Amino acid sequence: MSDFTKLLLNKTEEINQHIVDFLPKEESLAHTVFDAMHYSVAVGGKRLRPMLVMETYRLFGHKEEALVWPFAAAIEMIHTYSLVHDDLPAMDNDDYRRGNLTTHKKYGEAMGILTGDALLNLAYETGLKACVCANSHDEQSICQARCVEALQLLAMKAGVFGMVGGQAVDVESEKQEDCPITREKLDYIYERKTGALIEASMGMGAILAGASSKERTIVQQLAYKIGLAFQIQDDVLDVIGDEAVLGKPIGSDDKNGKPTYVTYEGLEQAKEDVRRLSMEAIDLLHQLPGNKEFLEKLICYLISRDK
Ligand code: GRG
Repeated sequence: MSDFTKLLLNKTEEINQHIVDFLPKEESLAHTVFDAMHYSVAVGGKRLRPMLVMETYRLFGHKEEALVWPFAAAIEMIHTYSLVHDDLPAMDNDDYRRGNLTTHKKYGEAMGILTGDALLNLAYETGLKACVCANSHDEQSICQARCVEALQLLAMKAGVFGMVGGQAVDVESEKQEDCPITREKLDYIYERKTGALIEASMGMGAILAGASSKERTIVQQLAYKIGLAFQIQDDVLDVIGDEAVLGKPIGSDDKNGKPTYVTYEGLEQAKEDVRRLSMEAIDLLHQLPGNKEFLEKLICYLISRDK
């Protein structure tokens, strides 16, 4: 195992611990939805988004990580809710996610919907608590302003101007068999459905670290490229991935007659574009301060990821 892989595993484990700490333990009558929330979050995942929150924050050299963890946990809760809802019968109707039964397959459809709703709300509850705690901090007003701004970005990128908007266009396009997704629409969907949460992750890290507006613009451009490369790689893996490694069936886009980046550009061009976008992201990363070694390796890992 390479040093990078060991570090990645350690960091993923650290993130897992923190996320679990923010999940409520409840033995009340509502215990099934609490169980389902734990199940949905605990069944694995690369934890890319919380990792991007933390690593972007760390770039700027700050040490007050206790302030940032709630936001790292919140973005994974939102990501998990989106997967739980995306797997529902009304959406993709998938039985397996990350190699395990999807939440609605294990707990029933109504509980699947409620689990997603609960995770989405808990994300904002978690972020808001951090904003309130920041009140008692020495530099309270600066700190609180950053927390509020980070939460605003999260809400915007997760909502109708971001992920939900992208998903809505995607769902609607699938139903219009006579009017397949155009390339322009595909870009719109990718920027929002996948890119928005990645931009929120890195953006929140930069905001909480007090990055300058010039640095934040670079972070935004860099996150945009990572988001696009990440989604194109997802399309590539849907063609050439290994089902056992991915933990879900491959070829689903083709089977559903759904055009993807690979449909428009072909497999080889898609792979090349993942590589080019990732290199451009690394160039932008080098315009930022701090130790960039881990983030650079993480971007390279994402190009060659097999799950
Ligand atoms: C239901 C509002 C709503 C939105 C759903 C996230 C999403 C939008 C749909 C899931 C399907 C999909 C292919 C989304 C694109 C983003 C993506 C590649 C998600 C998978 O993220 P990973 O690979 O998953 O980070 P893990 O399992 O590692 O957490």
